[in-house]
Formats: sequence, C-alpha cells, structure tokens
Amino acid sequence: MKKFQVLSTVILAGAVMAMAQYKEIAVANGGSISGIVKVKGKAPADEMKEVKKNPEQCGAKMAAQKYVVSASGGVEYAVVMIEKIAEGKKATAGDIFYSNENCKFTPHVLVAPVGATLKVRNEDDMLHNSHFYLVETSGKKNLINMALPKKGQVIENNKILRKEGLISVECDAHDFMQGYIWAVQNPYAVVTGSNGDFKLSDVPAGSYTLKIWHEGLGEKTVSVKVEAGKDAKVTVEL
Ligand SMILES: [Cu+2]
Repeated sequence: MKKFQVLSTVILAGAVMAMAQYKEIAVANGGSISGIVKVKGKAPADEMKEVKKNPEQCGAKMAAQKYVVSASGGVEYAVVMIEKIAEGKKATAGDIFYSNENCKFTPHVLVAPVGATLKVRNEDDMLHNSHFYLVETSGKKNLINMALPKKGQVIENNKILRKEGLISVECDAHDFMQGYIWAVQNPYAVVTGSNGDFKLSDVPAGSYTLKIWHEGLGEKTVSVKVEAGKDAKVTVEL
C-alpha cells in the first residue's frame, strides 16, 4: 500500500509537471501583439560608471545602458513576455551567443530559451569574467563564474539556462559591466527596440497575461486579448 502511494505520488507529480510544460503546435490564423513600452513621466538619465581597470581600452567612463530612452519616451531593453501560455508556435532551437565586447556584455539584455546552450565569447584583448547569478526574490544565487582571459576565447555551458527566470551577468574584473538574460519557457518573449517597440507574432487566439520587465523601471503585468488574424496593440507605461 505504501509503495503504491509513493508510486502514485510520483506519477501525479510527473503529470503536473507535464501539464505545466509548453506544448508546440502549428499555429494557423494566429494573431499578434505589438506595441511600445514607455517611461511614465520624465526619463531618468543613464548612469555613467567610472572605469578603474583597463580605462585605456574601455575609456574613463562607461554608460550603464540602464536607462536607454528615446526622445518620445520609448524604453529600450525592456522584456515583454507572455506568461504561462500553454501552447503555441515552435521555439527556435540552436545555441545562444553572448559576448564580452568593447567592455560590455552584448546584447545588454537577452531572451534565451530554457535548455539552450550558451556560448560566451570574449572579443576584447583583456581579461573578462562572465559571472552568472540567478535573481530570486530572496537574493542572487551564484550559478557559474567563467574567466575569459584571451581574445577570441569561447566557453559553452548547457546548465546556465536550465530553469526559467532572470539571470544577472557581471564581470568581477570590471564592476561597471552588467548584463541580463531572461531564460524563458516559451517563444513569446522579446526585448524592446530603440523606440521601446516590440512585436510577438503567431500567437493563438485567446486571452493572455503579458509581463513587462525592465532592470531599472521594474515590472508590470497587463491583460491582452488576441483575436485570429488581428494585431492587438498595447502601450505600457513603466
Ligand atoms: Cu570585464
């Protein structure tokens, strides 16, 4: 009896996990969600960080890229994602590339699928670290620290993108270097462009929760209804 109970609990846990997983389907006559992420009120000025190490290559100061806001208030480097979508288009497979380039993590904010291999490359002729932390409500949790002393060096890792969530990338050699990676379970996640613009396409018709995240302006969720063959317009203020 006890054995059966344990077994059935395992089966039940497995079933719950399977239910929570994203299912890839062919999306016929889907809709899209497009719009702009804007700053509410006056845009904060970007932070300028002092360069203590390698200023001859990096310059005396580096922009943090924390607040990259267009003249019309559009916020670049925000992430827009559909939360808990059960099924939809196929996620693109393949390795994800991430660079240490000109004393910056490039791209500054990246969206990457859970399960992908991350290929981290140093494009600079100096030592960089890529120190990955999982950002949790209780604080930052160390994932891995990669030392990349040589230009052209690549380290690949298939464990960093193991679970859904926000990853902070920092360089121990240069405290002004900061990047973010969102590991996501479904392909409906995108980083906003220079005007704060975004588009999510081939979304099955339905009602969804859209989550918007930005490193300095915080996060917000909005409800959005997608109709077949139509574009749902969303403007979000952070
Ligand atoms: Cu560095």
